[in-house]
Amino acid sequence: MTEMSAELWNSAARVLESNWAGDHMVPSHRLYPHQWSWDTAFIAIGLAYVNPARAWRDLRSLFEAQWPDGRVPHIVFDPALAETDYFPGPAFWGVPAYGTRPVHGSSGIVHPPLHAVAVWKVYRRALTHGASGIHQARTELEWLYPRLVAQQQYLSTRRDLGGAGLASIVHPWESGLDNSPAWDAAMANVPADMSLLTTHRRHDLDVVEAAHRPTDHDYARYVGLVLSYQAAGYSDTGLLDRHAFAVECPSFNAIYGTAELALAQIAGVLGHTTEATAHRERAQHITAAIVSRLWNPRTGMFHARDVRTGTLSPARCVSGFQPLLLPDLPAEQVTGVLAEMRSERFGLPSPSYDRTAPDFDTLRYWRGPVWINMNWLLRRGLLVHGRRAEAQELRKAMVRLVHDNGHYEYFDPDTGKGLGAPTFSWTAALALDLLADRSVPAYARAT
Ligand code: 9WN
Repeated sequence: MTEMSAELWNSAARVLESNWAGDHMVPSHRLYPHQWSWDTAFIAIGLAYVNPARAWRDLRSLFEAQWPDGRVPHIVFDPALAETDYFPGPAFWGVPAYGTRPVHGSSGIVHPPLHAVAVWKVYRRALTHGASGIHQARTELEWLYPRLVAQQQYLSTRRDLGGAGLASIVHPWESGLDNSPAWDAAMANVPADMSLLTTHRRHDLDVVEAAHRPTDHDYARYVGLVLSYQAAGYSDTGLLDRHAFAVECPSFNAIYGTAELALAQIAGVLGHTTEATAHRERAQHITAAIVSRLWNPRTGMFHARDVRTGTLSPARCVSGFQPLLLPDLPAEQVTGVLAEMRSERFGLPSPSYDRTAPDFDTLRYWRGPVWINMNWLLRRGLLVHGRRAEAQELRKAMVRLVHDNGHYEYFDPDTGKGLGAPTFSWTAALALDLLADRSVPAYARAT
C-alpha cells in the first residue's frame, strides 16, 4: 500500500468506527442520525474489510425492521433520539415498530434495493476469514436470503405501477437522489403547500448551508407527498389515481435488476438451484423493460419516466448511466451510455447532472455535485462490461478526490471541495472497497 492509500484507509476506518451506534451505523451523527436503508448496503461493503461482524449486524438490524409486506423502510428510527434530531422524524411518519428490534418505528417509503449486492459482497469477503467467519457468513446468508426475496417481491407485486415490469418510486427520497433534476418535470404536478413548513421545521438547515441542500419549495412537496401516501396507511392499492408522483427511475431499476443477479448467486450457494434460475430470468426481464421504457435514442442515455403521463424526463442525470450495471444490456445502449459518460457533459468522476445544463449547480446536492456512491456504481458497471481501463481511471480519480478532500457526503465537481456531512459513512466505506477490491463482478461479460 502506498502512503496515500494507507492514510486514506486509516481515516476511512476511523469514520466508520465513529459512526457506529451500538447495533447499526448512522450515515452521519449530526445530519442523518438514524439508520438509512441504501446507506446500510454501501456501508456494509466497506465495513466488511475492517469489522465484518458489524457489517452483518448492520444489515440484520435493517432487515429486523422490515415490514410484514416485505418493504424495507428507507429510515429506521433510533429510540434513543428525540423527534427534533431529524426531520421528518418518527412521530411525523407514524409507523409502528415492526419486528423484534427495539426501534422507534420507521419511515413508510423504500430506498434502492442494493442490499442483495452488499450481502453477496460481504459473504464473498468472509470466505477469506477462516472457519468462524465462514460459519457466521453462512448463517447470515440463510437468515437474509428470504428477507431479500421478500423485499424484491414487494417491489414487483406492489410497485409495478406502470404494469411493465419496473418498480415505481412514489417519492423522490425513494430514489436516494432527492432533488435530482430527473424529477423536475414530474414534480411540477405536485402541489407545494408552503404552509406545511410553518408546522414542520427542517432540521437539515441547522447543520448544512441552505445553498447545498434542497430548497424549501422542494421540502414543501416532499412533506406533501408523504402526507398523501400516509393518508391511506402507505397502501399501494390504487395509488396512481390518488398520488401525484410515480416515476420509473433508471438507477433504482438498474439496482433492482442487479439485486436479482446477486440473489441468483446467493440462492446458488444455498442450494436453491431453481430459484437461482428464476432470479436470473427476472434480471433479464427487468433489463429488457429498462431498455424499452427508459432509453432515449436521441440523447443516447436512460431517463426517468413519469408513469402518470408516460413521458420521459428531458434531464440528463448520472442516474441515466446506471443500467450499465446489467450484464445483458444490449451493445447499442452500452455504447451510447459510455459515449455520454465521456462527453463534455459528464466525464469521470461523473457529476450528478449535465455540466452544460443552464441550471447545473456545483453546490446543490443532487443537482451537480459528485457523489462517491454513484461513481462507485458506475465503476462496477464499467467492469461488468469489460471496460477495465476506464474503471481503473475512475477508481484512481475517486481515491484521489476523497484522499485530498476528506470523507465528505458530496464534492464540488469543479474544485473537489467537500460538501454536506464531513464524516460521511458511505464515502468512507466505499473508499475502503476502492482501495481493496480490484476484482471484476462474477457475472461480468467476458471480453
Ligand atoms: C432523505 C442518508 C440519506 C441518503 C440519501 C440522501 C439523503 C435524506 C435527506 O441522505 O437523503 O432520505 O435528509 O436529505 O439524498 O441518498 O440515503 O445518507
